[in-house]
Amino acid sequence: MATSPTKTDFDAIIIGAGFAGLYMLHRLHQLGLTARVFEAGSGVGGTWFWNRYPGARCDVESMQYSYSFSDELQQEWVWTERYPKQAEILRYIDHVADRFDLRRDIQLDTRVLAARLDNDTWHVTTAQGTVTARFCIMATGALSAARKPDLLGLESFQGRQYHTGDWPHEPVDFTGQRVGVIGTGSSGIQAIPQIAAQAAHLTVFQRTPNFSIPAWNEPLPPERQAAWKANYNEHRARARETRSGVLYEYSQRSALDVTEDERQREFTARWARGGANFTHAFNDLFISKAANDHAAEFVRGRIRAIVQDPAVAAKLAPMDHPIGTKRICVDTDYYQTFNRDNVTLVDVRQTPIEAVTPNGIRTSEATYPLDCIVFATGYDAVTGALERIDIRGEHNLALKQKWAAGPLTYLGIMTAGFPNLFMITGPGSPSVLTNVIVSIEQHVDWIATCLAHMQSHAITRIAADPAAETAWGAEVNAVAARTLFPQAASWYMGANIPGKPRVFLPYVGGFGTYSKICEDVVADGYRGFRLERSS
Ligand code: NA7
Repeated sequence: MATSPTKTDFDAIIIGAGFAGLYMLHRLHQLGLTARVFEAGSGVGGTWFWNRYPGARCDVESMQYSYSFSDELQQEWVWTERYPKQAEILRYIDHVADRFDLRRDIQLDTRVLAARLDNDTWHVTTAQGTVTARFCIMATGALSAARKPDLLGLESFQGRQYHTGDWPHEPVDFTGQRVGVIGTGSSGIQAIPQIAAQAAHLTVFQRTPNFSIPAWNEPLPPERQAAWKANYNEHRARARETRSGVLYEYSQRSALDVTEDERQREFTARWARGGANFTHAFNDLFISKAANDHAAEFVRGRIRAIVQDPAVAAKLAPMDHPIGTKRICVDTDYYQTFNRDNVTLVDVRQTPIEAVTPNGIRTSEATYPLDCIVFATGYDAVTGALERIDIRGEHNLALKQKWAAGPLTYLGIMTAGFPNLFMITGPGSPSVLTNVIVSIEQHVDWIATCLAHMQSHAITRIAADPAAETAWGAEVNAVAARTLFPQAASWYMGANIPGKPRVFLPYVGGFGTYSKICEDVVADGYRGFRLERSS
């Protein structure tokens, strides 16, 4: 039995004012609940507030990477390009904050340090003090805890250092500079061509080559946008039934059931259309290594065709993981950039970085003099932002301690022992494998429905049942084991963080399947959750 609710400062505290936090706040307003959003940044936007590096752009197309909850909003907003760039997404989020009158409940420049459960009340602590709420909602993002590697001598470097995920607000001018970029994930692959065009010299330090598909970004013609808007809700509904929440062309054919000519035709056509749609060319690319090999070899062939120096092309061609098992990249002129005279590629697996010196980077083979270092080294993904806050549930149990061997959640929405604490796109949900706005809307709607149910039934406490959580964890692992994903040392597996447990973090069973499971749980009276009235 839950204890009697004591008076709290707010009904709910939301941590984070990105896409998730803003929509959650809007739903709480609709429910008539009081809320406060704490946001570490000096503006709203989350990841799109911080990621201002050159070339920063979403790899989901503009017409799909946006909220669907308001038809007026989706009809009135005008996107200018096939893929939205960071500044345009940030303008959109700022517009949403104003249009839905959200700013009055958002406290900026406020990093949450701790959240502690005491007597069925959440005590949330920031540098400015502690406030209380009945519910604590983590809208902290799956890719928000930026991470620099511990390189020997880093503090001695006398030039400028940047991280793509924490970029200065004022433009950075690389003209005349010798720049080093460490990291060739999505961020590095977007930034490298732009930096190369400006810098005197660019040295790219690559640990793992990635597969990248051309974006073929272009202006979005008004007539194409109008045609999409004419059927917007229908497009959204269809997207929600797919695996990734994106309307790709999902093939129903196996790559192994067609001739080599047919495979080449399909891959060539998809390469020409651009984007992550490529990885859906056949229906078994994520489950059959033999099928995947065909797609991977096609891309390696394109790399060899684009990159003039065969030795550089060989270094850029990924050999150690199936295509798509590390997040597929979408680029503009990435491979072409290595044909420039002012670009050098260093393979740090062959010649590891030994130290950062005051004037550059020393590998086992050479020293590279640098004026700036750009870290495109990614994030402590999915769990990092949650674990950086000292979250304590029942019996003072620390979330970080509970998750020491890997995160345990029920549906990625709650974790047992932490009642009334919700996660939006938490570990064990499809999150980073999807169009994250689709996943965010689904989680926020689920949480809002749950809170409304609690209100109308005088329920004051909801908690994940440990047995349901264990079963869900087993399901997340079992589904992942049926795919090729665990074959890559990816951030999906926690492999980019030394010492992080190697478990597959998101649910790979598909967004459509997952959202149906969440609906069924509700229809079954919140199966797997314990709901209690106060005593
Ligand atoms: P990613 O995808 O995690 O990429 C980080 C890159 O940095 C990747 O190539 C890493 O190599 C490399 N890295 C990390 N640590 C080191 C060290 N110590 N030495 C050399 N290289 C290193 O992050 P992004 O920001 O590019 O993208 C994150 C997501 O944001 C993206 O997938 C989209 O969803 C949006 P590794 O592969 O680990 O060997």
